[in-house]
Amino acid sequence: AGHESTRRGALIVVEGLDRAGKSSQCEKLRDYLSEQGHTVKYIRFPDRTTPIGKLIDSYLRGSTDQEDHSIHLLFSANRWEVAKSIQEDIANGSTIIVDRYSYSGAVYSAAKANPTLSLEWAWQPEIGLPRPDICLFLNISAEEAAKRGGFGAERYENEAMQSRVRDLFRTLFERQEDVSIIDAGKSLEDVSKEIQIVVSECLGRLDAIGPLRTLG
Ligand code: ADP
Ligand code: 2DT
Ligand code: MG
Repeated sequence: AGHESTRRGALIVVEGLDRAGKSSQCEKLRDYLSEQGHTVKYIRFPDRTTPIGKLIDSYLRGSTDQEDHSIHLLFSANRWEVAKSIQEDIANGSTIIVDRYSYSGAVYSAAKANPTLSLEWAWQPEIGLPRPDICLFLNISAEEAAKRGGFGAERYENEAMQSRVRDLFRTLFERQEDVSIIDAGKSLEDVSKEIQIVVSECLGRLDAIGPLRTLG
């Protein structure tokens, strides 16, 4: 007794446009999985608390400007700085729910239409990061999102940017495996139920998936 190896946790990513309901659903999923007896952590990107995160925060608030490629690499670095701790937590049995990840990273930067910042270029620094076991894309129309409140004051919170981001998410997710597209226009409860089903199915497949993989 006492020699069984710990069952690893899952890496669950929640993605989507502004006001798709990511943060609300991450919290609901955390509570649901905790009640089921899982050890759960909820993290978000950008993590604005680290030194790199503070630069990102200042950029998003519009207090500082940054060159497009440069800020892109800082967003990626903000994931790399916790990559090892994610791997360790998962190996030790924690399930991690992540509010935005590499997909937002690639898509928001590529949406700037900078001629030397393609979606392909933007994806490269993500290669080798922990790969989600499942990515839930909360899909919402511009009209439904607008009903949930106006745009905030941060960079990227405008109609032109959001519509390019929506198109690029679609392009990116056509090429990705392990993505589940969720209709996020339904009620909080209905969206939450659908997420619970997809996540439970993913947890059931963890043994078959094997160790945590890396993004390619
Ligand atoms: P995100 O993190 O994707 O920007 P939030 O979870 O912060 O989205 O939700 C944005 C706003 O929309 C909040 O006011 C939230 O209460 C509301 N909201 C979230 N999900 C729903 C839903 N399914 N139906 C109606 N309103 C929602
Ligand atoms: P929120 O903190 O409200 O989620 O907004 N973004 C995010 C990027 O441009 N690159 C990234 O790698 C990530 C994770 C999306 C954060 C804003 O930052 C954008 C919206
Ligand atoms: Mg949020």
